[in-house]
Amino acid sequence: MSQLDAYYEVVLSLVQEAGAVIRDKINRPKDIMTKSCDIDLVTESDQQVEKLLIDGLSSKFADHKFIGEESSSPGEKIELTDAPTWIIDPIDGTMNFVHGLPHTCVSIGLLIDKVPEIGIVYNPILEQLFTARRGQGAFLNNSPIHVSNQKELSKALIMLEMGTSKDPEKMKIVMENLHVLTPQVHGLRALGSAALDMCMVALGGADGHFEFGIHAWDIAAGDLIVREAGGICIDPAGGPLDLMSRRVLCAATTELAQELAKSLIQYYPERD
Ligand code: 2AM
Ligand code: CA
Ligand code: CA
Ligand code: CA
Repeated sequence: MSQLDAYYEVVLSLVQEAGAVIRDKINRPKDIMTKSCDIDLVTESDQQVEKLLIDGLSSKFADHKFIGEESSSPGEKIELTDAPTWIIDPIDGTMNFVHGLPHTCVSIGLLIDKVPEIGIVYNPILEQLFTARRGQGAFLNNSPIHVSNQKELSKALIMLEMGTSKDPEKMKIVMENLHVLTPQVHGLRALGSAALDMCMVALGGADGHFEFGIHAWDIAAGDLIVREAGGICIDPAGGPLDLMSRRVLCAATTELAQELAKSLIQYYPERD
């Protein structure tokens, strides 16, 4: 068994445990706390799941590093090094989790030398396990998945998110992009989880996704899953994707990615 096989086996079993916590708690009363504003929520379960994953991985792999949403302080400078680093969003779609909307997931990616090697996104409510390892394809519940072959924006279904910020400038950009894109596409969808949006593109159920303001933990797993499913992940202005830039665009094809990039009103959030 290779070292990466061992990492994969351990993380997969921890992700199942994390999923069981989310499944158990989603329909129970929760302690809900706020972070940057009154729609930026966190629950005990977000913290519990992140601890479960970090404790479980660090006990097996003492030299690995972690970047996790709930263990990062707001505004903290997040540094990605060449060390094996697990990038963790314990619950992506916290707002959905709080309301009991079954579209929420654990998202975890492993980067070594800054190269994504493992990506796992698990929705334990709908039992959807998306997995990818570099060079080995992408899977939903162990069956191979592939992006659509859509090249035209006018026929595309695009996933986007409203985000959880009440910053007026950010809200204005969201509204402007809705205004600009609605007449140009087949449809726009916002389901409340950036990681699952990317998996929907990987699955071929949607053709593209973009978001401004996301963090590395929202997209580290989804990036590998989309690319291993044959899709494209780039910066929303058209250059290479930078996981730390707080910007992402993914699409089924290069043609669609470029067309979507050209149509978007760009926004450059402050970097971490
Ligand atoms: P979360 O549930 O882990 O907080 C909801 O709009 C989606 O955007 C979720 O995936 C949510 O992740 C993510 N998100 C959270 N904060 C955000 C922000 N400031 N900007 C953009 N997306 C954000
Ligand atoms: Ca959050
Ligand atoms: Ca998230
Ligand atoms: Ca989260």
